[in-house]
Amino acid sequence: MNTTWWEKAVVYQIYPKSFNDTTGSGVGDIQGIVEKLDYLNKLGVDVIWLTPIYASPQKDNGYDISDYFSIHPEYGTMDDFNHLLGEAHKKGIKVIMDIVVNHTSTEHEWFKQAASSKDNPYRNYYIWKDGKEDGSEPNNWQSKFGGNAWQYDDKTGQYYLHLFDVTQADLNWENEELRQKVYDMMNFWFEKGIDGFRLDVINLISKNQQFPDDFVGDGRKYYTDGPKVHEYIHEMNKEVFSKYDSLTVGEMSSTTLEHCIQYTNPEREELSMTFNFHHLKVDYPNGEKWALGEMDFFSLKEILSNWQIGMNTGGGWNALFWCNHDQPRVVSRYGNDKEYHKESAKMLATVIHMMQGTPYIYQGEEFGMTDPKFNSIEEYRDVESINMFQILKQTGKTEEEILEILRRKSRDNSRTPVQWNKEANAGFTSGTPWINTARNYQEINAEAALKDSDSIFYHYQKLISLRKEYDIVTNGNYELLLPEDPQIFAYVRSVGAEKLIVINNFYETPCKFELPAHVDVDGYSTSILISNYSDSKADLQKIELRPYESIVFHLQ
Ligand code: TEU
Repeated sequence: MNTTWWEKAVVYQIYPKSFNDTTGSGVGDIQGIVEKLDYLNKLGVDVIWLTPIYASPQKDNGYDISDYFSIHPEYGTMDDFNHLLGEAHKKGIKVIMDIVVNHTSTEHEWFKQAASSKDNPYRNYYIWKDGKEDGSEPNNWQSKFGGNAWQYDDKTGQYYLHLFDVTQADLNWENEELRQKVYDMMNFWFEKGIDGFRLDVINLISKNQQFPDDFVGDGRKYYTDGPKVHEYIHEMNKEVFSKYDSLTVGEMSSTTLEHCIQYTNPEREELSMTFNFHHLKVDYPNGEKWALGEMDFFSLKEILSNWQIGMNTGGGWNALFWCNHDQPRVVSRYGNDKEYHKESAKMLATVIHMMQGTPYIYQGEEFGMTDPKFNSIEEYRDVESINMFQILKQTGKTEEEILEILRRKSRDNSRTPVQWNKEANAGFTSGTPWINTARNYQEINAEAALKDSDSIFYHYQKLISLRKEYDIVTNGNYELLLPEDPQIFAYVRSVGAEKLIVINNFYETPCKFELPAHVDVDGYSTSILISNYSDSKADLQKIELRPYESIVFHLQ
């Protein structure tokens, strides 16, 4: 099989604001990343992805870019960035940047120009519309952060579209000049030597040009995987990505398997791989994020399996992940962050890392960071959480009910400072951190994990090295076993006469695993590649799985 480098790579996501502060400002910085490169090398990751570090008013922590060509001063300078790039490359670590081109900050020069008059040459870089006859918004599309997605501009008497915060104005991709400016900017970063991009909400860039009202939803069907999205991404590939040996990962909001096959099948020349979020909505009751519900385990298995099989047959490529800066911590969410912290964190890691695709680890996940369980609204920083607090209040919920929702759903759950050690502020800063540190940092931290040979950290390290050592992890076929089992997530990867059998108990209750009769294991020699209990038995026929037990068998 002809493997490209990123098919065997593991990516580590850094949220610089919360990673490591070297100046005492309370905000992480680029030099803080340089300091931790040896740590990342020890873990064994191949690539780091930095969430946006460009100049930004930080209304959405950098996803509101005001200048694509400069570094946000709190993080350092362009020299610091060049230094990081050089140091990372010296240590064999590639660097991918996060690029946001669905929208810019309203502080971006393009927007300032565009908003200055209706006939400004930059007007058409954004999406401006007249109100309806009664002066109300052009349509009823909703912002992802709550409220209507249009903002009225007094000066020019029109509305502009913002699918996210009111300070994040959507760019007009119909405009060829804008598209060319974006490609030039992307080439600038590649010429500096970066190794790829994570493309923020890239499947939202093409809007239905009729801008119709949506009488049954929030408008997303008129811009998600929109009419010209594949055309634009293909053009981007021709103008930019095809010139470099790059990793490009598209963040796809509410997408479909069919579209993701198209985005990533190499013949179409679009992207290397995509993130989708369906497996992270199985605890949304009736699809509602801001409500509490239990995880639907059958859906979880079905979704992950459909994407494994579908992307493989369609010639696409998956990005594999549980955590990022927008999601609660997986060990608190689908695992057990109390009695079975270690066991469940390791089990969850195994489930994803033995699948086909490119795994992503989000900072702190590798030693089991948990949700911080904040007690008051004052502890929250995220614009979405603060908006939702107000919106949920208007629905009549009590403050305590809303706080419980935020404790489980807020994006700030993953944005607390990385817990490096048990010193003040978890060793993240000598100043006051921009967001509170989770209170459990004295027990859960990187230093403690490095000292404990049985830690979650070393489990991740081993999973990463198994991907390098066993090609079957990259290219094996996938089959889900026991789809009806209410607590076991088991699957087989196979290639020729070699198999991996991956067995996971997703719950605290012990249970029995029985190998389905059709899985042929006669005449194979069986060994255990990795497990989360030190004394798992290599007998596939009869397994009593302990709480959250996870075992990977290798058969050849
Ligand atoms: O997120 C896009 C996105 O749709 C979500 O994951 C978002 O966090 C969710 O809808 C809110 O409920 C990306 C970035 O990852 C996120 O941090 C940015 O805020 C957003 O785009 C806008 O740039």
